Amino acid sequence: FIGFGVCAQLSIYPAAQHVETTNSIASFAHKSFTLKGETTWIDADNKLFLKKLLPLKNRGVAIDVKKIVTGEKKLLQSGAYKLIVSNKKISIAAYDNAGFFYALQTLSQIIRRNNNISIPVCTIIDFPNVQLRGTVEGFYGTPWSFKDRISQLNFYGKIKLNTYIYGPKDDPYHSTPHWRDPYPADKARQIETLVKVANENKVHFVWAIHPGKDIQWNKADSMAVLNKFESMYQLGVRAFAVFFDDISGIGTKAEKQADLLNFLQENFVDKKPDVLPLIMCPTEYNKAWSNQKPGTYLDILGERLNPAIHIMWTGNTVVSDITAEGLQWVNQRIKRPALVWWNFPVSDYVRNHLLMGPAYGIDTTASAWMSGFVSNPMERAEASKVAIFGVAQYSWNMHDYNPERSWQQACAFLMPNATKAFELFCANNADPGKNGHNYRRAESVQIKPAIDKYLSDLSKKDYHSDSTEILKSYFSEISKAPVEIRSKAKNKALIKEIDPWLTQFHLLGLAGTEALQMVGYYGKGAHKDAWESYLKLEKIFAKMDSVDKNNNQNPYQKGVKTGSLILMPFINNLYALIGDELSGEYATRKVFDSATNTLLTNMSLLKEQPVNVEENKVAIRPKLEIIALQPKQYIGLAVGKKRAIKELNYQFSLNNIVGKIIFQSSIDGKAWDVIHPNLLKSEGKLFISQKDIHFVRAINISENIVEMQLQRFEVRTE
Ligand code: LOG
Repeated sequence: FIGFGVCAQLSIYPAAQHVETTNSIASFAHKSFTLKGETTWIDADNKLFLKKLLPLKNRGVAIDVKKIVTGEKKLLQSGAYKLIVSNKKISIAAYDNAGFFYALQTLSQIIRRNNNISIPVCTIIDFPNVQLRGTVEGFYGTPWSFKDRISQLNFYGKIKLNTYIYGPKDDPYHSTPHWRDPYPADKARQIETLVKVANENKVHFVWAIHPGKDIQWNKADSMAVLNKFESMYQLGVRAFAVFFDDISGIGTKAEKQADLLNFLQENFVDKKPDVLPLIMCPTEYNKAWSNQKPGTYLDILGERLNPAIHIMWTGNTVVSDITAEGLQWVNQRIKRPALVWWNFPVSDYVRNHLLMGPAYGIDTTASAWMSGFVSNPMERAEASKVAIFGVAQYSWNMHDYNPERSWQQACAFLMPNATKAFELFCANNADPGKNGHNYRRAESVQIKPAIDKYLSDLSKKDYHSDSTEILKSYFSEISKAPVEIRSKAKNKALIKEIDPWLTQFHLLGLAGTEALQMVGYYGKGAHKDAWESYLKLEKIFAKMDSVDKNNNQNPYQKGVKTGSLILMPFINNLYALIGDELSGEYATRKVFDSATNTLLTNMSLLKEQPVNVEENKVAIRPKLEIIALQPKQYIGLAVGKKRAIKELNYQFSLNNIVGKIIFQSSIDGKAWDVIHPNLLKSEGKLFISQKDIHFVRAINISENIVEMQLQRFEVRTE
């Protein structure tokens, strides 16, 4: 048994609030069990679940059932339960069927089956700290598959999550163009099944609509939303959300949004006996993007929106830590506790990375300030479970939450037969790399001190650091981990998702091993051997390059990065160092001038946006959300002196750029000339005939704010 939960020998996850155990185990040899007490309120799914756990007969060991109706306030909420196991009987009291289901989940985690059924004698009193707990499938990119979602819902039941908000940006029936239309029959049937599986797992299936890109604030469109909800209700959906994130234009008006939600409250929710409170995602969904002036957007929502409706919030920025102070700030504006939309482990802005590290940066004193906590995950559903496991622990039992411990438990839960190898993989696939949200994660934490020691020794020309052996064995473990994971994992869907990263991780292990070898040779004066290692290392790099070029070729952030925060830079560092040392003797190293290719902008929100550099191309990374250019604000690129710009390829999602945006080029970044496009369209290619152009930009020449999306801005160079 692996120690989960408050009481180590009881393996309860999420950790239960109160656990009392003795050393004795109730052994129910060859016995049957029978239901006693108030059982009429227990639903059919729960009865079935119980039958699967214990052999139920007309007589036998009593399972005494009760409904909690009075007593402590924390037990008078959905999900609360008491489970008492003695030598003579099992007692289960629960506030509702969700609570009863969680009691059974806990029971299933502590039952030991050998020849007979034995259960530790214990008293468990348990309840959640946050009422809505789960995920929001709210990312850009390929939506989860039907299978992915079924697997998620079953997982949520096991870890006591109760909320799944369906809102994938790239489902055309969730957003523009088809939010007004009912789902085609096959998709409708799938949603029906998902709702069923969600119900079985006591998960609220919340269906979200994203109408703001083209909504007209009139009766017809209010009815269009209502009718779409009605069609989803027919499929079994009993919880709804309206999202207004990442839009521009008239759709963003707070009054209109509030009026629509209030209309749905009165004409839909209030008319149905069984629909849960509405949820809305505002347009100003984080502090950095919100108008801070009193009386503006968030205050209008706070005043006008029916108090029964939840308002979502991502924190101080789009991708952000969650703090009690941050929530207090927004709560007093929206006049209710925010429902947290945590943008972790979502990777739609860093698609070449996996975010598999601990779920940290979430305040364990914040439970009073939120009505719910949902995580926006990665497009890779199975891989997201590492972080989601953490979110489940955090939102159920916040004070007990420990990110690292929870992460280890997640690795053990998801990869029971290759836990250590999987931990090693996750520990080194955690940081998203440089990104426009400026959001970073710790990576390679455990090995970092040994790396630092090695590099510090190396800087003193000590080529035989006493860290060498630790690092050698670490890289050797890395090279072996993927085989271990692939051969022992039961979850094949997970392996399929992370497969290219596993391949890359194996190569990283080989590269690290070779790099250390190379330094060792050099230190001994064996320059010829060091040079051979150097060439071998280059061959491994070439393989890694090919994995990078042949997998995950999405148009946003292509490729497969692993160990990118600590391990790859370390290996590159050794490679460069020995390359320089040996350059006179053997050959010269190629230098890539990536530092001279930079983003040009006077917009503070864009300053961190990375630039991708290839041999003949430099590009600003596309941005998913709407950006607002003030008059005279610009975005552009500067390339190094060794390159000259020959072509600019752009795509802004903006109806018409005439009178708003012009393009300019420059030799020195000081004097700018207008580039005349053939046609003024929101996307196109501009050829640059002038020589020695090292700078181009798009600038707002109007007197108004221009809202647009930066889908493409790249230059071809010579
Ligand atoms: C989107 C979301 C996306 C996330 C991370 C919200 C409320 N909306 O910037 O769909 O997955 O950020 O890229 C968002 O977070 N926009």
